[in-house]
Amino acid sequence: MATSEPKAAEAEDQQADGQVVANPEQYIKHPLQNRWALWYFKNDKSKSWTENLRLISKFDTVEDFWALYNHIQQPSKLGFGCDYCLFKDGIKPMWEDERNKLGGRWLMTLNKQQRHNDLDRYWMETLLCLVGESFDEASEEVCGAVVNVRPKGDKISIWTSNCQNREAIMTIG
Ligand code: MGP
Repeated sequence: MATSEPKAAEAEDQQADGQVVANPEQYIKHPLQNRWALWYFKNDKSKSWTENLRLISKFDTVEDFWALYNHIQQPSKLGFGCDYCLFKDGIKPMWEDERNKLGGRWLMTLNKQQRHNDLDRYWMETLLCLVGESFDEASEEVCGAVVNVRPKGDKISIWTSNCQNREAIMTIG
């Protein structure tokens, strides 16, 4: 029996001369506006704060973002004292960085129950706001985001680059 199902996007197209041309949609990754770096912090008391901070990986496409996101533990599975930081490439996730030191942060504090109910979803939504440049022009002001897993309650923050830039900061908030 014939069906009228639409055909899925073809991986290859056959031209009139018989040549087969690959469909770019099938192999070109979708670029993000910025390259991002994901960092991991593990609280080892024998080391300094800076030594405990590790770069995991960088990405600049939608596909590489999801590959990394799906490969790592969700924040709710991390041990106490651990952090993830997602920052624009070139900005270190520390107060001392030139792009952070005149800035500030929007901070969301979560209660203990929210670790199981909300933390992972809020963090994923924060990541999508960053890589998707969701704040229009104010996205320029964004340096990165941090999730802190703490016994007293977890935190998610968005770090911005200039605390004087009120309009952009309010848009981001
Ligand atoms: P924290 O990890 O941001 O918060 O800072 P936590 O653990 O919830 O503690 P609280 O102080 O907010 O209650 C903990 C400590 O890590 C700070 O007091 C600093 O000693 C160190 N630290 C954190 N940050 C983000 C930095 C940083 O950017 N630079 C340096 N040098 N130390 C930092």
